[in-house]
Amino acid sequence: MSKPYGITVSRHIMDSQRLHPEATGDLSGLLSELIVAAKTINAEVNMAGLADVLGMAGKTNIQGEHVQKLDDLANNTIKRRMARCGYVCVMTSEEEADIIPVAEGSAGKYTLAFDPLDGSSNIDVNVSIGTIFSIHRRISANDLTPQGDEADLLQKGREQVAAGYIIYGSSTMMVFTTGEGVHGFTLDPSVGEFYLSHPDIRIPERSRYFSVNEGNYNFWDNGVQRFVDYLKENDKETGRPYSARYIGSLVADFHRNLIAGGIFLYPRDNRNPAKPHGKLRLLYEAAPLAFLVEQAGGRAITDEGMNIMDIEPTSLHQRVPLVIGSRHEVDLYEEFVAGTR
Ligand code: P6P
Repeated sequence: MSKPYGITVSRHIMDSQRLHPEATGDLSGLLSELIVAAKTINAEVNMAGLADVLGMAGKTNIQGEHVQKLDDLANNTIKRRMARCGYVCVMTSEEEADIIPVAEGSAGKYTLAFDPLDGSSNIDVNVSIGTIFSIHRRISANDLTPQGDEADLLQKGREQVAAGYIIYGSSTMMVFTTGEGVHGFTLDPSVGEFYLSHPDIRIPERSRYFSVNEGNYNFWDNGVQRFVDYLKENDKETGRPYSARYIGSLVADFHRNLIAGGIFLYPRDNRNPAKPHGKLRLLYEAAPLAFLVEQAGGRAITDEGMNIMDIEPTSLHQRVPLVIGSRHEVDLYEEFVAGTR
């Protein structure tokens, strides 16, 4: 389909809204504002090699990680735009220790949790990175206190209204769900528009790829070790050995598995006592990707087999072990961690 007739992401959002006569248009508005922020970040990421935005910003975030300049820029771009859009009542970001209030008089009915630039350690080596977002409906009374609070953010993944990511890679794509399937849009930089390029994405039921940082192998629980050992054994009948694919950028690894099939694991390990629950965060990494993968026909569980979407969050930046991807491989993993294999 040529450009003039391509379905833009804005048209897709409005078409979806038309299917819900009760809709006020606030979610459409929120997503549209996020898209503007994504285009702004994309412009900076694409110029990173040329402009002075590479390297460290000279500080560390709540996670104790060095903040890259682009991290800061992406965080501020989303925070400042969404604080004034009128659709959000409170936010949380990987880059901010506390909740982020919205501008006076701008509180709306949704909450926003986001990782402004995931995979930032890959920025300087030109590997794909991404923005991840998760949207819930506010649950706190909003008559007297227009601003939302932490309780509005600490909701189960199952309660998400929308979730998605923007991947800044060989092309820039936006992939998201509002609970009616997963749809991918590719940015045409010459027009500045996202066009529908991947309608109704379905993750392959089974795959040949596994994605994990095997450098942590000796620090994993035995069930995880046995599962990865199994994937690497030579057995043609069961399609083994699987192929290893690991970029070290969650959005890039997840996106490849969503399109081509695969299982991604970031299990807990006893390598870093400060991170007993693995490295990835629940609210703005595991839960939004879990919503996406379930909508695309896949599964997302913890390394002990609990559904990510059913976890009751207890803190903004809590970490959770993550096993996510093609249904067959996640089911297989469960057998190892349950000890039935
Ligand atoms: P490791 C990037 O820093 C990140 O948070 C995710 O994007 C990625 O999946 C993970 O960490 C990689 O971690 O320990 O394998 O380098």
